[in-house]
Amino acid sequence: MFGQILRNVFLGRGKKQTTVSLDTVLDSADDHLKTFDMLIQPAPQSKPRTSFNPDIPPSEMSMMNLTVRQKLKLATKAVPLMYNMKKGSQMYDGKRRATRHEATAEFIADLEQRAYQMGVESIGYVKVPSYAIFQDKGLPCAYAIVFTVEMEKEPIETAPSFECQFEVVKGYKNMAAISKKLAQHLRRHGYDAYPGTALGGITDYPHLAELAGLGAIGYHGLLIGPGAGARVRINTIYTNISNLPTLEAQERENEHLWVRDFCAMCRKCIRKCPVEAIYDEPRPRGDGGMQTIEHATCRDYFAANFGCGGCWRSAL
Ligand code: B12
Ligand code: SF4
Repeated sequence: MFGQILRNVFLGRGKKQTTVSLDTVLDSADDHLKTFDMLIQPAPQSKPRTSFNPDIPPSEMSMMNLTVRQKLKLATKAVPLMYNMKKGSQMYDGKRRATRHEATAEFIADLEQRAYQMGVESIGYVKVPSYAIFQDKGLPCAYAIVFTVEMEKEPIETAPSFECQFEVVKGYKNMAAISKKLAQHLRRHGYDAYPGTALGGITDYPHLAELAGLGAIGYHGLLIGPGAGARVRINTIYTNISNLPTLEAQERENEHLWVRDFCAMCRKCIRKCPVEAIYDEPRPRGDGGMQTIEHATCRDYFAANFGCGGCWRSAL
């Protein structure tokens, strides 16, 4: 049973595998969007969420070859992760009607304090541009609270490894619990709030985090922030609060964009990637965004090597 969950949830479908793929699991988590009469639609140029299905047989997937001890260890984080993701997705019921749509500065300060107490590393706000909504998805609310959680340096330094993968799953578990709790808090105060899915998601998280001013996207495509660098995971809460302190509302610029110039000189992540999946420099995608990695090359190595993460190590 647990092997099945692991396979479905963390692996994707290999060539000969007959079980449902991670893409299917994540798409079904987005099915709740169908319960809404109206959703904010993606832009015509929006990209689909990239597939997690690798092109390697299940026998080569690292998660299929875990020891019993590793499986049990992973279960301590994977089970609460699945529980919180399910609870979070049930909050998308299409029936909610907000009674408030503006928040005081005190309310936002209190929200942030709660978030930091739960383990959030950084938090910011953005009006979601329609091109950041993945193709075939839709948004129940126009605004996003974007937050990061840090992953511990020691296990990440061992990437790719089981220890690193465990830390990744722990990060996902923390994010799923935090986004659900903060969304419940917002709802108790009359606002609309929908926790972003920890695994997967309906919007491009690094892009939203950059727009929220939490950091800048590096040459490896990952958000690099002033605290833990790229060693963070990102999640969102979609809300109807229309006066959030976005960078735009504060008439501020993202002060981290110098990172891009630094990346152009550094290129350590490009050299560190074991399969040369990171492009020499980001390639314009034709929609204002940039593509930084060869998805399929990264994904196959990722599936065979505990979700890799080697590109984090360039910045440690
Ligand atoms: C599918 C997926 C994957 C797939 C495909 C990757 C991809 N980018 O498509 C695979 C399995 C390969 C993968 C691998 C990894 N992933 Co991943 N992945 C996702 C997921 C679920 C969707 C991404 C997606 O489909 N994007 C759409 C495609 C078309 O966009 P893209 O062009 O590739 O995306 C980039 C551009 O838009 C670019 N960009 C946009 N504007 C600009 C402008 C400039 C100037 C530049 C330079 C770039 C840039 O930044 C985007 C993000 O990389 C996101 C979660 C989410 N909802 O965002 C996590 C996510 C991006 N992954 C994450 C991580 C950490 C990883 C791994 C390290 C694995 C791991 N163990 O955690 C590797 C790193 C690989 C890499 N260097 O990108 C984190 C990133 C955290 C961070 N610090 O930014 C996310 C946000 C998950 C999370 N909730 O934290 N991932
Ligand atoms: S996760 Fe691994 S394979 Fe993918 S880009 Fe980073 S270093 Fe390369």
